[in-house]
Amino acid sequence: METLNLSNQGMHCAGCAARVSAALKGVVGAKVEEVAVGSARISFDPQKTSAAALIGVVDGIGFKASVGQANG
Ligand SMILES: [Cu+2]
Repeated sequence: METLNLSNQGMHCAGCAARVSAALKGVVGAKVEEVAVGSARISFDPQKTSAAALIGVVDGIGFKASVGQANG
């Protein structure tokens, strides 16, 4: 498993975090470790999915994800 830290622009509240979490949980091979307002940490099996795919899922529900820590 690999770990991906995402910084997610456009998240403002727990409802946003819940939407991001739900979307990422739908990705085969991904395990959501933590979702907070503005960031997410996901473990994933690189045989089944990729960082680019996970970023695409977050972007697909209306946020803007990029690799890195929220405060980094
Ligand atoms: Cu919100």
